[in-house]
Amino acid sequence: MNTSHNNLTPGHNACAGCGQLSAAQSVMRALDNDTILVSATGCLEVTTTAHPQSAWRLPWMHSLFENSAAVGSGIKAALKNKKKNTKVVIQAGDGATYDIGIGFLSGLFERGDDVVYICYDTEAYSNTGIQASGSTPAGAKTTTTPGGANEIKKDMLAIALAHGVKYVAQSTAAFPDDITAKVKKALQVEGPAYIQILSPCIPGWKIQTNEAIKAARLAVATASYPLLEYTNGRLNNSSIKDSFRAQKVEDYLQLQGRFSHLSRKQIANIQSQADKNIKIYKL
Ligand SMILES: Cc1ncc(C[n+]2csc(CCOP(=O)(O)OP(=O)(O)O)c2C)c(N)n1
Repeated sequence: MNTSHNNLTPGHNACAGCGQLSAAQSVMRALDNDTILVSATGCLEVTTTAHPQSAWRLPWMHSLFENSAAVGSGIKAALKNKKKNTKVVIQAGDGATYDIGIGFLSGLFERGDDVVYICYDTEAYSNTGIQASGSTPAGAKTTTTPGGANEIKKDMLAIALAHGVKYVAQSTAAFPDDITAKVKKALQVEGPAYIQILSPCIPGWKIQTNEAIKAARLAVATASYPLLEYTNGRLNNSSIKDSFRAQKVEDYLQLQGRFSHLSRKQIANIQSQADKNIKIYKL
């Protein structure tokens, strides 16, 4: 199988420095050409498929915003019927995953369909102008939370694990090899696998075009968004080990304009959430 070429070519029109496109390149490096991709509506789809051009070198199907999981399941069922082992990889943003497509995703998990589901987590509905999603972290300014979001970020990993999904993982755009390795493992699993990747959004996070990777690295260094891997329901890989010394969360928040309004008390609350992460995800 040919994995040497670039399955997502540079000819797309995402923002310069987009974290999601960089993460998607790392996902693509794990795939050979016996793969069908399904993309929900969102930035990845819009920026890579402006008619009559396409940046994809693999068969690629656009679903509705909400039903990428059902479309992926349908393709897999048809392939099974034809006795083909072609892999199906679904890609969707956090709005499509955490909110609008969550019912379809739950159905996919429940049926145990053999597909890999990737959520590119920009922590907002980026494509339509940065509205808050179920993934937006507390305190973050979006166009629908101009004073900062109140809610706690929904725990999608726990939701996937509660469905008995055998491979559940988390990464960030700053760790390309980690992403590629996780996608390869997910493809080995029989049944559904869920991977979410923190993908800094230049306009949404109000960062400079050269800061997406820095932000995604700080997310891990501050224990805000650790690298995690659960196999058969057990945490078997984590960036939080005995030797881990967390950087203070303020370093991560300060970089991003979406957090520029926070008070000392709010920063302390966000720090305590990161401290909790260190306890929960320590291996
Ligand atoms: C049912 C439905 N509701 C709303 C929209 C409008 N819409 C298109 S893309 C988008 C935002 C996508 O956000 P997300 O899934 O987080 O992906 P991102 O753009 O952040 O990568 C929205 C709201 C739509 N196409 N269909």
